[in-house]
Amino acid sequence: MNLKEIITERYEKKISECTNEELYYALLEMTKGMAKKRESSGGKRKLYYISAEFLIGKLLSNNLINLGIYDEVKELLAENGKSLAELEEFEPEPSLGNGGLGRLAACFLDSIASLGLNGDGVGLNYHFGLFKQVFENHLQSETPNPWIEKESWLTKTDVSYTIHFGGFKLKSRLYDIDVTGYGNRTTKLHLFDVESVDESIVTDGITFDKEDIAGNLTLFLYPDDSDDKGRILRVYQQYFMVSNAARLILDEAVERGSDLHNLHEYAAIQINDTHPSMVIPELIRLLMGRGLLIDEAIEIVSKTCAYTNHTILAEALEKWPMHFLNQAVPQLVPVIYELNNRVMRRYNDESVAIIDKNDLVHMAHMDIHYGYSVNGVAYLHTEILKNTELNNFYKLYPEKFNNKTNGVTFRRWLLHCNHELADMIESLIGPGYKKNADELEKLGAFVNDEEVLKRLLTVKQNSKTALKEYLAATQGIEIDDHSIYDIQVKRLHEYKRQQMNALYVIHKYFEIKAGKKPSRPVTVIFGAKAAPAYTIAKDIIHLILCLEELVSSDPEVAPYLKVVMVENYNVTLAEKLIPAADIHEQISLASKEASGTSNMKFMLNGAVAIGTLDGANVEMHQFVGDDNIYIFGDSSETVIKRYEDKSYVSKEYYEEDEDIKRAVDFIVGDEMLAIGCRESLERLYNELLNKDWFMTFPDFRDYVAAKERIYADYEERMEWAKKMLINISMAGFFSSDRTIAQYNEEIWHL
Ligand code: 26V
Repeated sequence: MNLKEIITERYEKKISECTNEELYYALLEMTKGMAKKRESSGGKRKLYYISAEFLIGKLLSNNLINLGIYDEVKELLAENGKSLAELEEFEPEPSLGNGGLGRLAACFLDSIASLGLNGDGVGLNYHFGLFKQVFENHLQSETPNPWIEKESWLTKTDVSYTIHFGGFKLKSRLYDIDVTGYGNRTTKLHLFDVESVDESIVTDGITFDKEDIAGNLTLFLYPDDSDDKGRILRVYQQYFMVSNAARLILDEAVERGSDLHNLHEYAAIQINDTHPSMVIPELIRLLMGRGLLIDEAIEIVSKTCAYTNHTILAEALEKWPMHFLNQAVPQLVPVIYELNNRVMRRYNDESVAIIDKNDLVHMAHMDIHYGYSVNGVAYLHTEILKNTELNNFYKLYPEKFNNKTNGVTFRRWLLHCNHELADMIESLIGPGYKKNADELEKLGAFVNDEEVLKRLLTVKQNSKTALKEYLAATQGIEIDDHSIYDIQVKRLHEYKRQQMNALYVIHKYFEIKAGKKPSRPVTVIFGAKAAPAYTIAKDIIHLILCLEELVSSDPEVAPYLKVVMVENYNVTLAEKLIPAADIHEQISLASKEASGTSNMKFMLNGAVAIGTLDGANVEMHQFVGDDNIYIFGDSSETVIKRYEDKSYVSKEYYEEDEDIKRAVDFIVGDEMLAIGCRESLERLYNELLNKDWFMTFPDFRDYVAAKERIYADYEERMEWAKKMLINISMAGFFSSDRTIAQYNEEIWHL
């Protein structure tokens, strides 16, 4: 049915008489119907991308674009006095991910469908996505973030399994979301839910009864894991996800003709970080249940599973106490012991054991021994895995290690979020770049075309004005759209060093007070959620929110500098912020950011990076050259060495550098204490002074110098526009279509 027919049937009205909400639901129905009609791709071997997170974001516009009817629908609505943008406001965002890892999985689904590959995503149907962030008294608090309404993108299926845990069992139910590819086929995101889930057990904020597994299993994305009850719930969630996935995979393989002795010819499983790692012992167990002997079951599973590592931070590498597994999933324990025994018999090396001396189960170790591929997510990250973090494994299995530099889908991160720029690009080089991102390089022909450069500046200015209006309307934030927008948006983590950006703001505040006024005002924009139990991360948010107030109420400084922290940074806000950025901050401590993906989105939208040689920044730098990215700071080698020889003492930098001392002392100075909370500010001050684990001080001088350079260069408007154009023209490599094509050619072989 077309939109008019649906609306007549649902509401017995004309389009012009409907409310925006009614129109949203009608479009939802129409889009779901159209997606269903497009056949899924076939083929013998099928990919299952298992992930605890799929940060898909709102789907309406994206689906309309991928189905090729965006302009048509927009016009039809406009003819009837309606705005597509306004009715999109009714769509709740499914925030089913924490950050980069989950958003990457969503981009990958888009590319899998767009390339017409035979592959689905498998995950969990969390009823509440990542918490909603609320600021009160300059502090973050968290509230639940529901997204499932009476009508949603979910379609209930007949698929259901009984999943056994230690002492009880639960019935699952599969819900599907259609994933539309750009001008191509549809694939599916399979989200498993438990029928007994009970939303009423949520009490204060995001608190709930952590022991009521039947009621809470799929209630929240990654519940707080600061205590053992939260941590064991994560094990229940993970097992529920992979046991369902494994059953689905076996059923589908059999249906397509597999006798299970050849499962690997019918299925490829990508394990997205270690959250789905239990799929390995679970599949072995299920295959044995269907008559295979253990040797063969292990061999087949090892030819089916591949593992992606997304971080080198030790605290983020999952190690489950054996007693958790004994309690939650006792049936897996003998399999894991057997897998470990085989490893120990073969290598007799404690450092590569699956079960360590303390009875901790190292999930990544299991993946590496019993998977056929191990990949990092950017060149530098993979090199660090091979040479440092996973070196003992690399020596055992050099052939398993490979790199797949991340990418992002250009449909969402350009066509959808920045129509004006997409149209401008199309008018210059034609529409081919939408399917073949490398064609963006053709823009290189225009670097000296003054008219094109001016147009590019106008497009950017329009996005900046749009952001100004959006923030005023939705968050009551006033910004000057003729200031430089300098944006850092990502999860709050010390290694990403939002605190260094904040120290720069303090530095600039002093400079302005001392009469060194910038030639153009600067708006420093932050967006970040901190994990609810991550105290220092919350202290950093507190610092930034206090600075926001302090700077804006100082008449000497306010005309030149503004600090903004947007509330509840999510995919929807990213889609407004990224097109509007002049400068983006990619300032993690070198070696710590596996890849980063916002860097790619900003680049594609013509923003210029200030960054360290970390993650995918390294490759971006190679593509655009020294003139078009502002690199600063110590190299990953220096950083890794400094950790190894434990030579870093933050206090020495503090005492030797007047500017660092002045900025750090300011955190606990009278002005700040008059606004903020003493305990929080003092904790952060002490952390920096006595520890500074992520080494902000050694990079600070260089960072300040790079900031001054980038702000000065911004004034050369035509030269700046060239930098913008070169960044866009070189962004093609960072399309997730390229990444997925490589996964397929080198790992999946679909
Ligand atoms: C998780 C945790 C949880 C415990 C506390 C510390 C901590 C630190 C980091 C993480 C990250 C988990 C995995 C993750 O999200 N990695 C991100 O994956 C992106 C996609 O590959 C990549 O672009 C980011 O650089 C990487 O941080």
